[in-house]
Amino acid sequence: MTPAAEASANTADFDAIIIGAGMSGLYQLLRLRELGLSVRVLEAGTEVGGTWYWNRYPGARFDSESYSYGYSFSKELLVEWSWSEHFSPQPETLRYLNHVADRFDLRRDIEFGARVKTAAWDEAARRWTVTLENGRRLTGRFLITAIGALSAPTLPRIPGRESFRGESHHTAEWPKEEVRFEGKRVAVIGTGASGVQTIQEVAKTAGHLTVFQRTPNWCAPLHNDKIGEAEMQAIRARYDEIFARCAETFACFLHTPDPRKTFEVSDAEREAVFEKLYAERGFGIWVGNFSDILTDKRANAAISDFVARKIRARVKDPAVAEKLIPKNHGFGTRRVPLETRYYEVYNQPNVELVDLTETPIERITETGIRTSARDHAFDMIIYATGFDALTGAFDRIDIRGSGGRSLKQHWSGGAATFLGFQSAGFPNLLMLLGPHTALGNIPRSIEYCVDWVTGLIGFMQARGLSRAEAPVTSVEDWMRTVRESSAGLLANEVSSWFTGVNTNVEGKGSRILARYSGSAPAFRQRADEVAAQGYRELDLG
Ligand code: NA7
Repeated sequence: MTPAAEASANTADFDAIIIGAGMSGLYQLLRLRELGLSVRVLEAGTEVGGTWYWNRYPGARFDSESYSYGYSFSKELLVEWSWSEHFSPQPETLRYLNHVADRFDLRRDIEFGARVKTAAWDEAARRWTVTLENGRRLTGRFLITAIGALSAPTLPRIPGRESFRGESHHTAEWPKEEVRFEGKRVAVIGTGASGVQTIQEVAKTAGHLTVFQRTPNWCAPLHNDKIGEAEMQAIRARYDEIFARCAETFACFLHTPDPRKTFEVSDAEREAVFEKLYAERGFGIWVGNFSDILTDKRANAAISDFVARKIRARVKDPAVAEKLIPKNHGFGTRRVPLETRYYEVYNQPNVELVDLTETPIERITETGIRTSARDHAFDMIIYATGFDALTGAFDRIDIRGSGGRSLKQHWSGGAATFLGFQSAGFPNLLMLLGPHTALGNIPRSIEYCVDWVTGLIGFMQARGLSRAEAPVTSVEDWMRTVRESSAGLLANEVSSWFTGVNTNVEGKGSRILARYSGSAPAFRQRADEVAAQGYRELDLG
């Protein structure tokens, strides 16, 4: 056979190729099957689960209430599944997603260990050609990315990292085999949501734990608890109400802002509201607080001062407490890690906090970490150093649209999308949780986005259309909305993945308009309008 004939004989063809078998990919597969499409899901891991497959670090769990996080599309699934905790631990969530895959017989269309290397649009054939790392090729009319918004882990750019001779793990690439900490000298670098969950768990058994903190975050109590069978029955009976509430709140959480402003109430009342929120489960203190805490500096200072007082009360050594209190950003302007006795960890004799603003890391050595002050010896280094968020997973695939245009290059100054679903110049590339989609309580957004994409494909199928592309004008229009909806947010003035900053990635050192920060209901209203008007803001052909 000629090389070309051989390539085509080895190429499997589908109506749709989905990249990723996490929460988005699984549900998208199910919905496209309902349309009668031939679908292949390509999954880099060896199991379903996505985020919950990769992030198996100790202490990993939801920060959204379990019963607001699961899929809502199937009454039967809701009836048969029991959550054992208000905030499900990772092993249970992974079991849940495996259960979903089995229950809906999804595995037969999923190829595991299939990491996508390239994807190229062929205008003449109106198809995407996808190449896997193992060299196999597949083609599909539609290419649907279900690759997650926080799925490209990044390691710190610290000299000598490769030279360390002990164990080292990134939280998002945690081994499947059990990792034990007893008697070990363990380092954790990073104090974001993953770092906080890891630290509070590792501190329980490690011989000695050293936390390397560059920027402290404002953390608030999770207040997790077990769910008994009777309570689960009561939750089941309320599912309609729970999902209806998620559908109307700003970010699809069960919590919604107090309509009052911080200084509309007396000092005593304000303190009482803060106390109540601090004592309640979940993200209420962040997204269910007074309506102006994320936009008004004085209001933000009030809640920041309240949480700072809590930290001082919980950490015995006043010098350590001060190090744990953020000084360069206010409460809620970065993702608030939810914690369980996190601050008390620093009262333990086996735990030490190293403030990298005072003594920066100079290098990683064969035996540990060298700061400007001294050498620390370790058996294990845990990198809780986060992700190349929002666009990183896209950048790691060589995606080429019309005329060979590279998506990575196209987005090099910041991504530009139409509702997060499409980017101009990339026909039939449909993104689930693409940049500038509403995120929030992510599964709620996933279900909406999958249904929207399914609606578009169904619409095209019914009319014999085979090509969809967002024109530049539609992208510009949506980006204007994204810009307007982010105006006035204090978070804009702070570096974090919210503003597209990751100092470990070349070219991602400065703040950009990285995400849509308007409300989820407004996002859905806009996307529903597009569908109701026959997708005329897309070029269909
Ligand atoms: P985050 O929130 O991005 O946190 C990463 C942490 O790692 C953060 O504390 C960083 O400090 C720290 N970091 C990163 N690079 C370095 C270097 N080079 N040196 C020292 N410290 C470093 O990631 P997570 O995984 O915790 O959470 C991501 C999201 O996943 C979370 O918001 C949830 O939605 C789920 P920095 O703050 O940059 O100074």
